[in-house]
Amino acid sequence: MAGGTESPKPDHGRQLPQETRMPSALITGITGQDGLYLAELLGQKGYDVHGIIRGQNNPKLELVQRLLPHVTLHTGDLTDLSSLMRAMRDAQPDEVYNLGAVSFVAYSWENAQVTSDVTGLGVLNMLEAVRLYAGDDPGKVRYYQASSSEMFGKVQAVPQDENTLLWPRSPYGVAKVYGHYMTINYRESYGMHASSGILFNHESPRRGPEFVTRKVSRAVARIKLGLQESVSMGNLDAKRDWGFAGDYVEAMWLMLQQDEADDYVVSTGETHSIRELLDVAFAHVGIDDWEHLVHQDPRFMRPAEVDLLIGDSSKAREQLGWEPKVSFPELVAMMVDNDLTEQKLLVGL
Ligand code: NDP
Ligand code: GDR
Repeated sequence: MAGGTESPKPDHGRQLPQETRMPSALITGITGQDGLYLAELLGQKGYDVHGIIRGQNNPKLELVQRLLPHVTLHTGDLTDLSSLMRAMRDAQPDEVYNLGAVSFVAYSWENAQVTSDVTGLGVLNMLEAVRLYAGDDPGKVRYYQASSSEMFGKVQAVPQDENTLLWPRSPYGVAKVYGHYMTINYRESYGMHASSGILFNHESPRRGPEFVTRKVSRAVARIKLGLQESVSMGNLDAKRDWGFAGDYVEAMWLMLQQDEADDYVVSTGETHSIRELLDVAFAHVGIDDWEHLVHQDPRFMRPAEVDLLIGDSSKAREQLGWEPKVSFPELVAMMVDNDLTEQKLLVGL
């Protein structure tokens, strides 16, 4: 469903060849939280947007087709180089955003090899597909790698910036470090315009229900509506720097509009514990005394925890002109309100 050539000139931050065609972008992980927001953003900017979707009958296909009717989908998998090369050939993108990953940290201990294959080696496959497609013109395609604050793991500095030593604490974190350095290596070895965004946690009503913010917003909504009595949680003392996903995809795009590829931390610079998250979420529905509604359950504790994340995103703010717009209480309220509506609809209230 690529658009025609008569569309208005897109809001595009860099010079492309003087052709009439719109700039085009290929997104892996298009069915995920960030993929959906990024595809919407690029669509608004006038891009011809392409996405890679995996599986012969992906359960998210319907959602993607409904939310993103402007996107052309290609079948592929990060573990299958030939499928990525085929998608590159068919989409002919100016920009590639590699967002696909096994992204749930807790799951990565139980499935370390799959995580390494997809989240780690999948990056190598995507970089190779881009390199082979670009041929002797390495600047032909700009590449974004979804790196993560999980790479800081056992943190060696507070706050964390682009120069903080990496000490990953999970198979997921280790795989992300591999992808991060491979991206830098392709930039240095082949002159590719390959950038990494070291993004801190970012959330939204589209966040998967297994992640802590959505688990809390959904549980709070259900408890408020009388559909659930309590919720079982893991470590309430871990601290995270949480932002809004809609703000963070803007930073991804900005990175690819720079003359030089580089790596950038993207964060709010504020940190909150899971306990504070519970405080704000329950308070939003008028429940101040929540301790008896939350049980700590060893099943949700991790073999190794990342205790404290707080990012210093000065570089992104200064060089990209990026800043987060949605505050922590606004984000929590947005998620709880969405879950209240969703749960009411589900049970016919
Ligand atoms: P999600 O878990 O919501 O989405 C992950 C996406 O990856 C899904 O579209 C999934 O597709 C796809 N995927 C999984 N396995 C494969 C595979 N083998 N081949 C191709 N695609 C695959 O993640 P987010 O949107 O939250 O995150 C996007 C990226 O950013 C990820 O790489 C994540 O690790 C990274 N990141 C996220 C942060 C956050 O706070 N959200 C922070 C820092 C980094 P399917 O529907 O088929 O499962
Ligand atoms: P994270 O996100 O591991 O930071 O990775 P998650 O929301 O899963 O955990 C955040 C913190 O909350 C603690 N926690 C719980 N977590 C979950 N999921 N469920 C619980 O019941 C629970 N109780 C406490 C965790 O121990 C942890 O400290 C996310 C993912 O999006 C990654 O892909 C991304 O790279 C990083 O953010 C930045």
